[in-house]
Amino acid sequence: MQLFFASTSPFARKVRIVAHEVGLWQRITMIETDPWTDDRLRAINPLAKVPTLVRDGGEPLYDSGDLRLPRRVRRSAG
Ligand SMILES: N[C@@H](CCC(=O)N[C@@H](CS)C(=O)NCC(=O)O)C(=O)O
Repeated sequence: MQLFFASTSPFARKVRIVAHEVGLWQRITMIETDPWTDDRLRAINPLAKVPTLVRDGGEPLYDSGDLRLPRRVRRSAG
């Protein structure tokens, strides 16, 4: 999995903490980005916001307030 994040984003920070707490930190490739200029991010998330998680199958997940995120992330990790 890949997590597009910005170090200044509190939303991305929250998700990074969750990833650490649920033991997925090592399985996620962290990609630091500028959401206002990164065309790769815009291609996978039309809102072009961080955090954006790309699951191993390629499905993007975004919106840190999605309460299903920890469960969905764990499921995608198998
Ligand atoms: N509701 C979103 C908000 C995410 C958000 O606003 N992220 C900001 C950085 S803190 C961003 O990516 N801004 C870029 C933009 O608005 O184009 C969440 O909880 O993930």
